[in-house]
Amino acid sequence: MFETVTPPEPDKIIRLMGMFAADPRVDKVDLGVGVYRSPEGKTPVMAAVKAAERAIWERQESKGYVGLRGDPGFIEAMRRLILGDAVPEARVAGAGTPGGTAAVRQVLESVHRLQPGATVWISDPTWPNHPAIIDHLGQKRRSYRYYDAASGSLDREGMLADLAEARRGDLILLHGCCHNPTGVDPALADWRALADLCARTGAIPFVDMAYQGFGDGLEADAAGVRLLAEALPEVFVAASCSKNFGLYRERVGVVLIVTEAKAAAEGVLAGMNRQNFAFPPDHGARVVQDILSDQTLGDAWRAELEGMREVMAGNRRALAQALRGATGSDRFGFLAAHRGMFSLIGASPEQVDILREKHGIYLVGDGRMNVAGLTAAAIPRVAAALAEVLA
Ligand code: PLP
Ligand code: TYF
Repeated sequence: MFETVTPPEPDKIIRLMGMFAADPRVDKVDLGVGVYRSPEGKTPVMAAVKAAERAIWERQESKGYVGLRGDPGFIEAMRRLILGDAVPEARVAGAGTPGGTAAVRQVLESVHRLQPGATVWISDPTWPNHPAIIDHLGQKRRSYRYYDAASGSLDREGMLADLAEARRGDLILLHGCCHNPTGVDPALADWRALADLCARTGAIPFVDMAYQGFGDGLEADAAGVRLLAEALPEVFVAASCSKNFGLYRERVGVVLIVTEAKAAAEGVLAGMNRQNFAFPPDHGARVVQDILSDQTLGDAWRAELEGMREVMAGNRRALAQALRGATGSDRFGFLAAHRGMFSLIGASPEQVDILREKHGIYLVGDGRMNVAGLTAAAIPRVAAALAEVLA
């Protein structure tokens, strides 16, 4: 069956992981894949996660199936974490999924089945899996302007002008915070304008929340999605616990749908899970649920997450400052203004190749940098290389 098949293009971010692993240079710097790294360059298991896992190991007496939507306690904990008091529980349908990617997939596939004519609007640029999944499903998609490369900030007018063409029932895919790959988020006034636009056009927001807690803090990072949920009858959310709980390989995600038809929406989500993978993984979801429902574990998790956020913000400031010294200009000042793990550094694909081949500095081909991959030792070298190659 496979003799004549051309496999799909590999994911460029995953391919870069392989190239980095194969590079023998000891001073190589991984600023590619979106994984948090401590100042020591480690991606640790968070202390609250370890404690919750230990308790689960002691307590758990069965690995029997849970349910097609996973554990309702996990869904409720995630609803509170993301939506807070924005809407009552009776208006939020939910389902667990294997990671945030599957949450994105389940939302898109549900909408595709219910409204096959809907167009999905994605930011230019966005996470490559967004268009990949949309195309795989055979959905229509259009891009909206988002990033003003000249200023390193939001192209507010371009975004709203493009989205004004959205039709009733279209999905507008937004990053809840810490936009991947630009690091540029809408301000609260922009979220308000997006809510007004959705109310006017009948388009439905779909918020991909993969980095809550990595931007300005857990509550501040959820302000946009909460504003939409308060203002509109229907909002889709796909959330990931990969980054903020460090549970990457455990595959923990959730779909939340703000709707007046909770029972029907949950039926659709259960059916969608059944068709695609039946039961979502339980272990990581249980860890998250236990952390979020226990004061001591929750406090420890929030403190460690806050520390991770500060590391990334500190790396941004330190690199921006080192680049100020290396270039004698404020050309890279935007780095300190951006939020989360990523910024676009403004490098061409050829410059990305030079940074990798000559300097051992790994960025994604579009010039995306994961600032969490920086260390105190690497920052002067990265600044010097960027100043030289991007001169
Ligand atoms: N959405 C965005 C924008 C992401 O960057 C990611 C990656 O972390 C995800 C969703 C989902 O990741 P995962 O499937 O690992 O939870
Ligand atoms: O953008 C990133 O680096 C993360 C991790 O197919 C990731 O979101 C990368 C590629 C992929 C899934 C997750």
